[in-house]
Amino acid sequence: MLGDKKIVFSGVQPSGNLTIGNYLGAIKNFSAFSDEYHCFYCVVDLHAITLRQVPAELRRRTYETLALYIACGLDPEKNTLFVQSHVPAHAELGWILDCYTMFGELSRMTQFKDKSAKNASNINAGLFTYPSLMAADILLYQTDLVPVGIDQKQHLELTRDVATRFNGIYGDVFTMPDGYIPQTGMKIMSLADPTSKMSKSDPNENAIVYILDDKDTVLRKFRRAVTDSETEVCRREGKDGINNLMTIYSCFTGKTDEEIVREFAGRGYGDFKLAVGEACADQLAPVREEFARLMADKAYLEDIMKKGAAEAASCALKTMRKVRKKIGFVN
Ligand code: AQP
Repeated sequence: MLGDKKIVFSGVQPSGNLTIGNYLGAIKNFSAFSDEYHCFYCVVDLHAITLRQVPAELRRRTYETLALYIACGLDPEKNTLFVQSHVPAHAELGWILDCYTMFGELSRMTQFKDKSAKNASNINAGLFTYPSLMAADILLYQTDLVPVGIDQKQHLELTRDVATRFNGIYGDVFTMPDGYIPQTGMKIMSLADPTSKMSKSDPNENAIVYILDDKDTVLRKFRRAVTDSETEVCRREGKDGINNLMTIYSCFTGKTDEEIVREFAGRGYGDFKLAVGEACADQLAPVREEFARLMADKAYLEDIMKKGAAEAASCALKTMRKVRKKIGFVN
């Protein structure tokens, strides 16, 4: 707790252009917590290097991710916005928690299995220990609530297990965090293969709608989205493509499944895909405009990074003092 407010922490990797999956599963929901909680929203660049990054692109995307946070409605005056590598306590606590996380636990992480299958030539130790760094990110701020998409649920459960183990040995050092997973939009699927998650690192650009895609591109991508050989817009097992489009449409318009079925009764997939594309492009248009304005003012973004890192570091220091003392490190 900071003052009398509870703590929210979440982060996004600057590992690619952000997708509507990142937006609907995570970023769109962040600003709802800003009044009631003290919120730390981080650009998790240390996590991004678990896959090989081009240095100039990583640097540019770090600015872009911060600019997108603000463009998506996060007020830097109300939220602590910062870059993970600017607060060295993340790496320090990450190492410490590595020593309290079991090999067997990390071996069961599905993200590790998926990412190592996709990156067979670079299965580095960081990819394997990614979840203990994520546990450090969360526990460092004595976080109460972590808004994330459902793909992060397993990592969150591991965070709780590690915190329980650590607290069991040393007393109540860490607050036990809960996840906040949105009911609609928790897992946006690929447009090319609706049985797998939409991911920013997917090499197939047609599978992904980026937050910053222009309207024509958004409409084209939805027009090409894989569906099925039927014509009826409704949610049913086996209609993965249509189910995914209904979820996206619902997230952007607030309409329920019943309303969507009624709206497109007898109209076919073409009309539906166009409506999904328009709803998405129209809602993201102000985000795109604000993003362009912010990216033209690097000095402003750097000020926010600096201020955010100082706020985060001061909060992290309190936890680190406690952790170091409990473990037995000489002060
Ligand atoms: N498809 C998705 N649907 C809903 N939520 C999603 N998130 C990611 N993809 C979807 C949520 O976005 C937040 C930030 O994710 P991340 O950048 O930390 O890493 P990730 O989960 O691994 O996301 P990507 O897009 O798949 O990135 P790459 O391709 O780099 O691995 C998280 O809250 C996540 O749940």
